Amino acid sequence: MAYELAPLPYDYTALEPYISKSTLEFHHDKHHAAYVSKFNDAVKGTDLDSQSIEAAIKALASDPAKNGVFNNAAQAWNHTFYWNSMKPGGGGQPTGDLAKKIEADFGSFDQFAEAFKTAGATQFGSGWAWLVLDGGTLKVTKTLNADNPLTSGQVPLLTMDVWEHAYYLDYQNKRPDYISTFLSHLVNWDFAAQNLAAA
Ligand code: MN3
Repeated sequence: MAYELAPLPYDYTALEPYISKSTLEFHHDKHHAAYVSKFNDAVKGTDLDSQSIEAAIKALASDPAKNGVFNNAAQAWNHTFYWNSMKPGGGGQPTGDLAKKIEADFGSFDQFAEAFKTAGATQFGSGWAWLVLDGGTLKVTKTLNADNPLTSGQVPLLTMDVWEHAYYLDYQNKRPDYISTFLSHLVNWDFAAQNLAAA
């Protein structure tokens, strides 16, 4: 049973002017679609074909010989999580339980934001910045290339893609500008709050 490429949860123009239609077309329809298609080709006819993609990611992570398949599986999952981590009219600060938990675990929202910006800006090369729940505590982490927190027992609440393809058409080399914009205008705190409530 092939893993399906989920459609974007909003229109291709919905994140403008912060992320362009062109970026979303390339990023979703070319990059994300290619990861999904390569993952499906690699697991077709194997035991992994009938498992959830989360189970496949965890199984593949422990087998160095399957690193190529892991990369495509994790990137297929990471991108769907990333699309949901943004929304039109997003940005600003969370409310409710998530806001209280951020204050308790980071000291303040600003300290969280600083940690998240630093994680994204200092991820050398390609990767991801995350807000995760780790043993009951919120943490900011960063991962290289396709790696994701599912393989270390953490619960992902939110992610930001910092591969160049995520921002280059709109921000060129200015990754810090993309990161600030993500927090000011794009981040979907409702999604993070749902993930926290379900954890
Ligand atoms: Mn990407």
